[in-house]
Amino acid sequence: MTTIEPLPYAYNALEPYIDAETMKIHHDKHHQAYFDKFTAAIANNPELKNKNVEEILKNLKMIPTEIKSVVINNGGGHYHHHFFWRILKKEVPFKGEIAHTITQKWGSYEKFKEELSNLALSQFGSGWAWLVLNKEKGLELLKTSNQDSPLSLEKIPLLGIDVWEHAYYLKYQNKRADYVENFFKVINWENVNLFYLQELKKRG
Ligand code: MN3
Repeated sequence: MTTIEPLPYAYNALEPYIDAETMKIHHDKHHQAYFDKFTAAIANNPELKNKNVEEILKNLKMIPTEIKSVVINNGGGHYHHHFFWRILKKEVPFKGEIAHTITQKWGSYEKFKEELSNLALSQFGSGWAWLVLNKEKGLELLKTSNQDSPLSLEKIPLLGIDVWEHAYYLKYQNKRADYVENFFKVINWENVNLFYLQELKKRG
């Protein structure tokens, strides 16, 4: 079976904030498993096989009922992790158009960080906290359960904090707050800014 793209950096690139062992298991086992199950679920459906995962998550109506939940969970898991690896990099300064817009909307980086952290900490069980671009080209924060995707709510992810225990438990155990605090030290603001500008450009 096909394999997922390798991590775009070394497993230990985010140390000490996210440890190499967690990255290796998270990418090689968890992400790979989402991809394998997603691929298997759509294998006998020519219509879905010809779409990319983003198109499918943006239009859940196209998924037949009998494979709907497996495609949402594993297609979401695949798409979110492919995205997640690209928004991580150690100690990138908060700058660019995205920083400007965030500061305008939330008043300060600290206030933005506080609100996004609160969403990540208040997600009951597995899920994600997101910064997204909405239909009106505005920024907003939201959380989703499991691998439910902002794409299915007509929102484009720009930044996401994975708060599944597999993302932090080896190093942080039950201390989700410490993981979330350190997550802010590994946000690749260059790529978040790039994704923001690309999406704005796409919409003209
Ligand atoms: Mn994960």
